[in-house]
Amino acid sequence: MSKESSATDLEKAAAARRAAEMVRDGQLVGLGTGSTATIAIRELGRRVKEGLKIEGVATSTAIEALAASLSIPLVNFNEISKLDITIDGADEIDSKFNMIKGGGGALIREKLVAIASEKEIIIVDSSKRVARLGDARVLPVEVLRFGWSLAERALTKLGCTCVLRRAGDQVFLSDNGNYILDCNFGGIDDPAGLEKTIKLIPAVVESGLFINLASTLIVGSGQSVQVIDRPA
Ligand code: A5P
Repeated sequence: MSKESSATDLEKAAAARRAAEMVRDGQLVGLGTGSTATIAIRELGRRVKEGLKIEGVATSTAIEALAASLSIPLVNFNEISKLDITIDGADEIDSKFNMIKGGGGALIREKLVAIASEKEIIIVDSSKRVARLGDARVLPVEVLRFGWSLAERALTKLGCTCVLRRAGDQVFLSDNGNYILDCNFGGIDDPAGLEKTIKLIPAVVESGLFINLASTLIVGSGQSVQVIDRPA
């Protein structure tokens, strides 16, 4: 492991552990997807073995399997109306707590769980905090297989270049059986406006722009961890 990647991993782990400490007995917990959320979920699994009583809602089939392996009881999202707390990662987060998510392909379930959560805790390493979304990373947009090229043309007209996500020599399929277009906007000045515009494109199922959904950001920063509430 390089020095740089181990520093990032330490930041992720520190943020993830701090978030897992915030979970209390009796809570219904949204379980995010990605490498940072996985650390938090493993920590929750450890606490469950020590007696913590929680139930979880998984945001992907991979996390469903992980939670089951850790004996974290899971409930069906359609059988609940709200969650107490969700712990999830992000690809980018700006100073207003707007985010890009979906690098791991789980954006739809992550967004639905975030919308239903009273508290959405976002855990990141320091590289994920950005001045402007989209400068350094692509925006994932989940699209129907039948109409993906129609969506691609409409997205391109908005000023981005799109790449159909692949997994090896196959087109990547989301847990929902859809394709993902990774859209390079080269900087997004109006994330809320862009989210609305993208959602009106036929064949788009969901965009990876998460607006007004994060309540608390926990960021690993060098040797320390910062816990920051969403600015009013
Ligand atoms: C999953 O679809 C994503 O939204 C992840 O939450 C995001 O990509 C962060 O993942 P890492 O914690 O692996 O960076």
